Amino acid sequence: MEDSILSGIRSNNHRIISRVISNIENNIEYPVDFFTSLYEQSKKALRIGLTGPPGAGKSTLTDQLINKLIENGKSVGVIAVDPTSPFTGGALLGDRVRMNRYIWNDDVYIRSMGSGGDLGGLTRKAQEVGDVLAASGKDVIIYETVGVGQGEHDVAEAVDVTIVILVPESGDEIQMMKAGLIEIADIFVINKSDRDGAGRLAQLLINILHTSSGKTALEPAVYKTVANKGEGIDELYQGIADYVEQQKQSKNFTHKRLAHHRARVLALVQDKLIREFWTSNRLEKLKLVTDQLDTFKSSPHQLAKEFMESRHA
Ligand SMILES: Nc1nc2c(ncn2[C@@H]2O[C@H](COP(=O)(O)OP(=O)(O)OP(=O)(O)O)[C@@H](O)[C@H]2O)c(=O)[nH]1
Ligand SMILES: [Mg+2]
Repeated sequence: MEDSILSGIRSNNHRIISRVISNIENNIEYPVDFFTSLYEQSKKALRIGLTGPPGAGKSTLTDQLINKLIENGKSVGVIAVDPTSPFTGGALLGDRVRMNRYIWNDDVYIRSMGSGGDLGGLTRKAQEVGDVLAASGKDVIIYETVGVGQGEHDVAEAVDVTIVILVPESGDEIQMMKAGLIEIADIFVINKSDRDGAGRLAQLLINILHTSSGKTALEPAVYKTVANKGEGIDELYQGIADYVEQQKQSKNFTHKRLAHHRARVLALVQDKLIREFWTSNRLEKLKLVTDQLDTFKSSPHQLAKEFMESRHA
């Protein structure tokens, strides 16, 4: 690996960092040594996930958190992951202003990532982008994702703290349970608390969390914010710090990271095996098998079995 790239990352050269991130997005593979060299430093950053329905105020809230972090002398990398967008390599439309605001600030790096039509690799890529930003010395990495399906669960797999953002219109208990956001949240935020129903939703959430969490489990805290006016941000910021401290004390922090570590190894091995297995030769053979036969006669299971048995031939 070219030393100039590694030292560029380590010295927080945003131009080089941008280029590396583009390469990761575009499936240009870095050798194992590359990530290994960054590993020691990349472990040090705290990774936070912010997720919630479209328009809940995730970006506005992220912006407020960036301000608080800078105020407290911390640097931050933000990765806005939008699994629904095929767009990659720059800013999502609404986030452009926010990104430009920090363009001359070495302590803030903001980047948007879309799926590029390749959903499967998004988690790995988002994690690797996080590694690169962490290796550049960023103290905190924030992942912002739209909670519309699988994306937020994937991101929960990559972070130390998951913050779920709801709005007063987020609906009733059943809808929230269905949305699957309850299980992944370490902290809840009810944003747009300037609107009717915020208090009621907060109470409803607290009740659900109280009945659904075990006696020993820590019940996620619920914060109310008005992100566009900066209200409730101090409390949230302190709440995140308290949560992290508590997790570290109880060793849950390490346990969670270990589980994520294991999952990453598993995913990398699977990825590698699949890529190695499907050589152009085998792909060609598979095509022959399925083209030549009257494929509808044999079940897919039968064809797969024959293919596996003949693969060394
Ligand atoms: N009334 C009110 N409006 C807010 C609040 N927070 C954010 N907004 C507004 O809500 C709109 C959406 O905010 P964003 O921060 O872009 O929301 P988002 O969740 O990042 O949206 P996507 O990334 O598109 O899913 C913007 O017009 C914000 O100014 C709030 O607390 N109260
Ligand atoms: Mg946003």
